[in-house]
Amino acid sequence: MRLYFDPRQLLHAPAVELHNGSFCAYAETPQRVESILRAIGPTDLPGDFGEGPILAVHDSDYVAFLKSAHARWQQAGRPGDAIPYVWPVVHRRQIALSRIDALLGRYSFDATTPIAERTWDALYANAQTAVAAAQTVLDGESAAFALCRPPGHHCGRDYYGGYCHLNVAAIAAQRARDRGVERVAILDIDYHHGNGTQDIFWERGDVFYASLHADPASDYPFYWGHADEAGVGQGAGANLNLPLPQGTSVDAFRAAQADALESIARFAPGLLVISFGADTWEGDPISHFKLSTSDYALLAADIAACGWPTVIVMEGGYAVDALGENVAAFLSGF
Ligand code: OKP
Ligand code: ZN
Repeated sequence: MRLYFDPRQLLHAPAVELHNGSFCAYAETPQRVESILRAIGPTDLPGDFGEGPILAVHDSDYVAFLKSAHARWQQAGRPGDAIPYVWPVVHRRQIALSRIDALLGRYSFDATTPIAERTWDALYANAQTAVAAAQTVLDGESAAFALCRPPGHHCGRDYYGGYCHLNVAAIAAQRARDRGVERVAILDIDYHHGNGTQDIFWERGDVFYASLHADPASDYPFYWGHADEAGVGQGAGANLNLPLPQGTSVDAFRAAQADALESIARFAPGLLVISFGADTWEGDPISHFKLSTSDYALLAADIAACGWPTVIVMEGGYAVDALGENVAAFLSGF
């Protein structure tokens, strides 16, 4: 299987995050990548596909904001990473927003996702990694892995949050659409619901989104991910949420995944994108499922047996020492 990664993705390195009321070490650390690289071996650099694939998913004003946010933060005299503290939720007038704090609140939905000095360079490379894996599968490989970092499934067309700024799975899926694949499915098996991916394709019937995740009644991102969210308009019926309780282990997870695969099979995709998070592992520090390392090979084999050309995009997984083995186990199933 072809594996893609660009070392510039490590340039996004926020120092701290706001976690349960205090600042702690950032969980989505560059060391996650080092663990994965140790376990999967050498990777290929992606080519440079330009900004086109990014702008096919994200609004241009949002991309312009991401590029300039940290410089504006510095111009305002601020130290460290850019972090929002105000949001236009109530009576959201958005006239001539220019103050960096106003912009941060306009384009984010949480305060856990800093923008650091080199964040844009990392995000650009991250998107290229996703496109390279998609392109390899479009060119005829049965599967490819994009070692994306930071993750992407929490960010939407014009908003970031949940450690995510560019939606790499959506960028891969849209690339396939733009290269002639009529129906693309996304299977999201990260511990958290991929609210951004759901939002991006909410009104579209050409991209099916199916997600297994911790019930939003108990877990982040709280405001999305319930079972009755099915899409609207052209997208009605093309969104499937399968929330699972904390403590879920492989039997229930595998059964839910089989349900998702059955729905995807009815949709008959020409290509599958997997948003793969290893934060479903039993030892993950911020999550509460009970999958073991060997379970990932089983789950992957169930997906591979469906026979769809498959792009695997890395999302979460925060038990850094075990992360590499968990990813390698998943890839071995293909
Ligand atoms: C990103 B991905 C804060 C806990 C929640 C955001 C979690 C983002 C997970 N106390 N922080 O889905 O793995
Ligand atoms: Zn997650």
